[in-house]
Amino acid sequence: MRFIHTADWHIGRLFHNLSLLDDQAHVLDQLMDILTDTRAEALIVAGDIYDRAVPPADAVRLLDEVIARITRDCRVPVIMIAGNHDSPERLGFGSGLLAEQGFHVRGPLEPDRAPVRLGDAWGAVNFYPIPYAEPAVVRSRLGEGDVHNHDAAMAALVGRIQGKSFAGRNVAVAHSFLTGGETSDSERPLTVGGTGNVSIDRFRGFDYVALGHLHRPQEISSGVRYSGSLLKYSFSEVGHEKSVTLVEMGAAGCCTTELLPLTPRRDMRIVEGAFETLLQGPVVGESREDYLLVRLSDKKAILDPMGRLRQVYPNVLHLERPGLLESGELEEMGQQRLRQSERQLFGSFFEQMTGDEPSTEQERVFDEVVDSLHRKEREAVP
Ligand SMILES: [Mn+2]
Repeated sequence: MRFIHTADWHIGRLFHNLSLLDDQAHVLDQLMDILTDTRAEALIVAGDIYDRAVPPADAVRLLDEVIARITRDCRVPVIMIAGNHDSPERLGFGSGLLAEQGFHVRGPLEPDRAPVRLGDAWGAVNFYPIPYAEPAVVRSRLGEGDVHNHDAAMAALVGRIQGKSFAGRNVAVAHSFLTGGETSDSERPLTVGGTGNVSIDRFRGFDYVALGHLHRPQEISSGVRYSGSLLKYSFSEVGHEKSVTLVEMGAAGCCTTELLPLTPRRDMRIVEGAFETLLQGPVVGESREDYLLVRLSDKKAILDPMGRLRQVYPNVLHLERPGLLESGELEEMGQQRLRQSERQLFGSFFEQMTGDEPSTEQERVFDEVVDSLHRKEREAVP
């Protein structure tokens, strides 16, 4: 069995207020070529299909087109789950009907639904799609009272899968943060306060685990992989090489993998240097169309630096002026603040207002409120 594993498409994402839809359509075209060229027998998309619970209309149109072309024209079945950015109900619309057409999408958690079973020369391969679900949702759907974090939630879900007739070759598809994984700036944390971590032990017994959530392609252990996102979605990812993962599963379930690179319409880069030097344009081999973060080393004031840089590099999206600040401390502080979690931000605000740190109880209440707001945003109320 030969299949392609991808995740974190985030269709409809805005980057510094710019729509990335054309960039996404560009790499999705490449994905379709890859499916044909590799004669793939299935496509796995491990969550965060859309960037938002209520995606813009043109994002829905693009996904609709892509899925139709893959299932109808390429004749490749698609196995897709909701991630933490997706609204489970909206993504899962029509899933019972669409399965007959080879589009197996799982939005809301349905713990006892049969796996997607595909066959090759050696028999059947069972794909178990496990859509992203908060612990509270798992608790209520499974009636398991003591599921209070993501690790326990996954243990319960996998226990349910493996408790029954679990034999042959098996693939899990999940959207989780596995302990040991490497994060980047464009992943929304799965919990407020808690860690959201899931132990790799939860996935023992599967021949391959197709993961989504972390945006850098990476292997957690043999056969347990993140495919990474479709595109770079933050400047912290400039060093990533985005790809899809080609998985070849043998007769006994052993898997070999190969990363097939995706070439973006425009790359994302950080450019540093003096203003006048940068105005001379890119060096050979660099595109002036790329999405840029420009870091100017100049110490003096410059009139309209963004406007003038954009005459050379039309897609400068962010400008930093570390040279302007005497020590760079201010800039550093701002950057640090951007990286703070909601709870840390609340903590410093609380301290400024009252002179005291919030108590554990107050932090817990704060986490609950923020968690319930996030849940409401995804419409995934247990
Ligand atoms: Mn994601």
